[in-house]
Amino acid sequence: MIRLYETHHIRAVRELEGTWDFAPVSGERIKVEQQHYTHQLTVPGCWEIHPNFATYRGKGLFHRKVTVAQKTSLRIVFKGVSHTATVYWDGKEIGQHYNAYTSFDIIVRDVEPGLHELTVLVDNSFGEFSSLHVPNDYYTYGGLIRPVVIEEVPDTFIDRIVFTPIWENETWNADIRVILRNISEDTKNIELHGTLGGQSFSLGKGKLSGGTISEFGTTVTFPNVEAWSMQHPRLYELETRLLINGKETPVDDLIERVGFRRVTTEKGQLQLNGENIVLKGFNRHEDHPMVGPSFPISLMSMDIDLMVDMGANAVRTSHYPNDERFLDLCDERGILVWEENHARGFSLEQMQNPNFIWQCEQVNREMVQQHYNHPSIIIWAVLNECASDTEEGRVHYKRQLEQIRALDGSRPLTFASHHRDKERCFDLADIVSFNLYPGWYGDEDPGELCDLARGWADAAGGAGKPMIMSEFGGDGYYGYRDASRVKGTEERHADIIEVNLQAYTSRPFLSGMLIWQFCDCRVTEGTGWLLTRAGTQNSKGIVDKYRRPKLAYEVVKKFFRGTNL
Ligand code: ADA
Repeated sequence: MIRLYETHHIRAVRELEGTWDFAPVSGERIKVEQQHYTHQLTVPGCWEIHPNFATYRGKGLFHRKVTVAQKTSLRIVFKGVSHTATVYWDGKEIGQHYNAYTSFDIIVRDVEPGLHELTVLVDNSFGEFSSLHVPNDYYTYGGLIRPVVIEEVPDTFIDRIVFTPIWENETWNADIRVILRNISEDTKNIELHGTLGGQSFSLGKGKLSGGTISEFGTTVTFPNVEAWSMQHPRLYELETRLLINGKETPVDDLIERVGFRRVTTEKGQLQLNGENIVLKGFNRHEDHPMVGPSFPISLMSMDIDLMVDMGANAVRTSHYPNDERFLDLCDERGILVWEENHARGFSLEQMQNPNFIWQCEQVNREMVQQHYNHPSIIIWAVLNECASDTEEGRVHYKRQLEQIRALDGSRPLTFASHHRDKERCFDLADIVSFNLYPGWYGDEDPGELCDLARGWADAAGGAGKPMIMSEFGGDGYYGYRDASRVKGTEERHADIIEVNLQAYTSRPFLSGMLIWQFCDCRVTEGTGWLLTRAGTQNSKGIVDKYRRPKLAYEVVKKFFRGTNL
């Protein structure tokens, strides 16, 4: 399934899901042609779910045949390849991409009808090249982990839409930008039309030179639309159509599902549509033992159902941009999303990797451009628990926050810090966020620690900014119940969650609390945490890896459902 709604009525699109040929490969010079494929693996999917590759880290070739019915240009969209892809069309290299959690596309012009070969060299190995995918407290799987889509595009087509709702004079308006791509050599006269909620409007006309990308658009007033909110997540389909050289029949279209809402941070609080809100929710890794990171829609929906059952209203996509279909579901269900770039726990030395700057820049740009129109996303974040306590680290935080702000001035920005009173970057963000683990890594009282944290933030440039407890929790091994309530038992886990939620739900200065974590997740083996990551997993989930509730489930429910935050 590509999305939760149809994105095109005119452009022909199809998902290349199913079984692909697969072979593990090694070495620098990989022979793509006449490769002997030894296995069949599913796409979307990861190789770890095959018994031969449960712990395989390295390279693999995926291959399938693609039938093209008529001469056309193709746009091949890879929604997520983990973590490095080199793509071949009929044996010839056509593109590369790094990072598992954002999509990329490749254009193949003037494809002849007939049978063609699509091959992808996938690499999930760690090494100097990869600054973001490193051995970590979650797992970097291998494979085409999200859908692959093939689109037949005309010479000039709609690349993407940038929809920004604006509340002005008690009326909803929207700034609508449409990015067009002309892949031919000729200049085209273009005309763009849009419809939303039964209203039709022009989105501009003009010339588009050959080989260029250009932006058209305008601001439109929508007097009759309803706002998107948590209680009534009203969505609208924004349909755009492209006409070329004065002809009446559109050559291309793109539909985005949008919502009208505004997010603000005023008087030390976070607001949705002008009303103070408190995020009650979870940090969630896209991870499940049966599918790795390649969730079918049913499992995504189940995760949301469980969170809603506990009374949550928010989720943090720790620590990377999520599958857009999960975001589609959040749009539909009125779940608020903190989406963050891909970076967890980097020391200054790791941030000095020569590839770190461009790899982050790329993820930030792709994340914001690709997920811009989701009303559920209300916060962008960068660099979880990195070296924001150093001057050199601060340079990276500043650069990345500025980059995101330039791409999207409509959402508040934050980063999750564990540096307590040593934090140096709170002045750069709109919201201050703390990862503290009272009751687990230390014995502090959560309420006292939270009050102290407010003071640290105020003293370090965060005064007057909303504050979120972005991570707290402890391990609880599913099924390990014991009257001693020692660390690791489900009882102790529930106790830790209880005292933390007790403290945070009674502190009106907080704008959010996000439990670490929703579900247990697999971690990289052998990173020196053998004892603290028993079973090679992070066991702080409120549900275990199979989504079986631990004792803490009812505690969360009591606080999230019971409080009128
Ligand atoms: C950090 C980190 C998480 C996880 C957590 C833990 O705060 O952001 O990814 O590793 O600690 O379980 O200790």
